[in-house]
Amino acid sequence: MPTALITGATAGFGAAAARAFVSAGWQVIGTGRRAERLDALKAELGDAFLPLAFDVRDEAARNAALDGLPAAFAGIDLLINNAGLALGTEPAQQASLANWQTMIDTNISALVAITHKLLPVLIERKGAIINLGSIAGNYAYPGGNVYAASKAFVNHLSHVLRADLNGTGVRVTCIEPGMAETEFTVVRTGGNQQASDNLYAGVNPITSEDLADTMLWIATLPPHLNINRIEIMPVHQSFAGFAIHREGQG
Ligand code: NDP
Ligand code: 8X3
Repeated sequence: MPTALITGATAGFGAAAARAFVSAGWQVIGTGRRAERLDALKAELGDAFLPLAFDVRDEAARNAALDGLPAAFAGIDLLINNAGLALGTEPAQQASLANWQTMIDTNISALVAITHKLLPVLIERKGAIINLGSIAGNYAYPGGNVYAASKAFVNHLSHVLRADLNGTGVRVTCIEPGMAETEFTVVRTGGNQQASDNLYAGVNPITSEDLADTMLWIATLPPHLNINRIEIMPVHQSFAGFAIHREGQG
């Protein structure tokens, strides 16, 4: 039975992916800080699901959890680097440095550390990595600042990993979604459910299940195929132009 480790399985894409992969016959190790949510998934999914509660930014907890995997789950075939967050929508000049640091620590440093730790087993098993980048890493928008830059890092890390892993059989994909209704905007706005509801109203956004289906499709392609990157948006989300500031007009 193939085994996937999914970071951030307590909500959104990660929780949906845990359900989709277990339904498809995989074993899943699901991580996140909210242990009670992982326990609920365990109750729902049974022995095929291993809950592993830790903060991805906590080096000691992270290493203890990953070093202590039971033998039945230690042969990881797929790493889904999904845990991540945005904090704030303010312009850079008004943003909180602490928020920036949290996003860098979570979206970049922790992802890099987990990837580095699991590369040996992924190479041994000719496995795969799916990273959650974002359209925010490809297109600039006001208020994106460090969140968007952290996702640009993830998008490009995926390609340079491909370059280094060529010949190992390890596949690497970056999924770069647009607007998806999860807990993402509630977290980004400091717990403002109304702001989240307003953002997605009438948009028919991507769902967590849409993303989970995409992950499963990528993971189950024939082993000679690699999806390098896939950018997915709701039909109702598209592009605007460049903003232009004219001198003398405020
Ligand atoms: P959610 O907020 O619904 O889920 C985020 C997950 O990340 C949770 O399981 C959360 O677990 C986990 N997480 C966050 N911080 C930590 C931490 N310090 N330690 C451990 N786990 C952590 O968001 P999404 O499902 O939408 O987001 C998943 C990924 O997709 C993110 O990387 C996000 O940037 C990306 N993405 C999202 C888009 C969207 O519009 N929703 C679009 C493009 C990309 P817990 O809080 O329990 O620790
Ligand atoms: C999340 C997508 O457009 O809200 O990564 O930044 S967006």
